[in-house]
Order: sequence, then C-alpha cells, then structure tokens
Amino acid sequence: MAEKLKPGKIGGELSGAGLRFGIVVSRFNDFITERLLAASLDALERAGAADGDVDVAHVPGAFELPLAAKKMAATGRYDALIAIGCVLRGATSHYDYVCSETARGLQLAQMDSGLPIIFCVLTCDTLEQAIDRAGLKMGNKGFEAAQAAVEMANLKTAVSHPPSAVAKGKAKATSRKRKARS
Ligand code: INI
Repeated sequence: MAEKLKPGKIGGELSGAGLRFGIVVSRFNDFITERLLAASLDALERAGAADGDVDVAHVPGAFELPLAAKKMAATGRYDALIAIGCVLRGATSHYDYVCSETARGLQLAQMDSGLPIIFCVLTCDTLEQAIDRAGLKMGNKGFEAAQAAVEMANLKTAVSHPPSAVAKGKAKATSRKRKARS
C-alpha cells in the first residue's frame, strides 16, 4: 500500500450552472422516453442549468439518435449531450440491430466529436422492465443520465488541466524566476 504518495485528483463537479446541454429523444415508446426526458430536465434544473442553456430535439426512433447527436455535437454549442431512447424486444431480431447500431453510433459520435454523449437508451425485454427504469422500482435512468452529463461536462475540462501538469507548470515558472534573479 502506498503510504506517502498523494495523487492529484481529477473529478467532475456536479454543478451545471453556466453549462449548455443538448438532449435528443426518441419518439418511439414515448410513454417511456418522455418520462426519462422529464427526469433529465428535472436533474439539470436542480444542478443549476439555466433555461436558455438546454435544447431538446426529437427523432423518430432510437436508430436515429446517433445522427442527430452528431449534428448537435458539431454545432460546438454544448458541453454535453444526452441521448434518450427505449428499445423493447419484439418477436424478431429487429431489436438487436436497433440496440447495437444505436449504441455503436452514439459511441462513434462521442469519440469523433470529443463531446460527452450520455447513453440513456433503455434496452428491455419487457415493458414492465422499462417502466421500472422510468420512474418506478429502479428509479429513473433519465435523472441519472443528466447527472452523468453534468459530471462529464465538468470532467472534460478537468482532465485537460490535470493537477500534475499544473504543479509542473508552477515549478517551471519558479525555476525560471530563480534563474532570472541569479
Ligand atoms: N425504435 C425504438 O426507439 N424502440 C423500439 O423498440 C423500436 N422497435 O422495437 O422497433 C424502434 N424501432 C424503430 C427504429 O428505431 C427506427 O426509427 C426505424 O427503423 C426507422 O429507421
């Protein structure tokens, strides 16, 4: 166990004040997705996000979330995005294609743009499982997603200025000053 080493800590705060968020929501299964959206907005409001700093875009289904998210990311306007959807298993393999391409597309959009895109897409076998995750037994995943968006929006900036680099910068400046004085 390390006894003396104190690593510089990098963390994302949970304050959304002054940050801008984009939410893209699927209309498919909107009985669920609108509940996830409401909880996301509630969480952003509680985190201090302002009225004009949150935009909501609707798309037909989960499969359309990645392109809309990518376009929103390209505006450069947002500090984080939240993608909300609900895919319910049916009798065919359609579910698997929609789930995997939605997840893959959102991850690609996130990695290509460098903007956090929070994955709030429920992938459930039954409607009951989805209801449980949209405000019933398992809480509301929309609320959790918004908290993740706030944390990642802050972390994105924090990781670009790690404490070790800041300390090194200060040490260099001090040694430059010492040299200049001698
Ligand atoms: N879209 C969803 O968001 N959830 C589903 O459960 C779903 N099912 O089951 O079919 C679904 N399909 C539509 C899909 O996302 C696209 O909108 C459609 O294929 C047009 O591209």
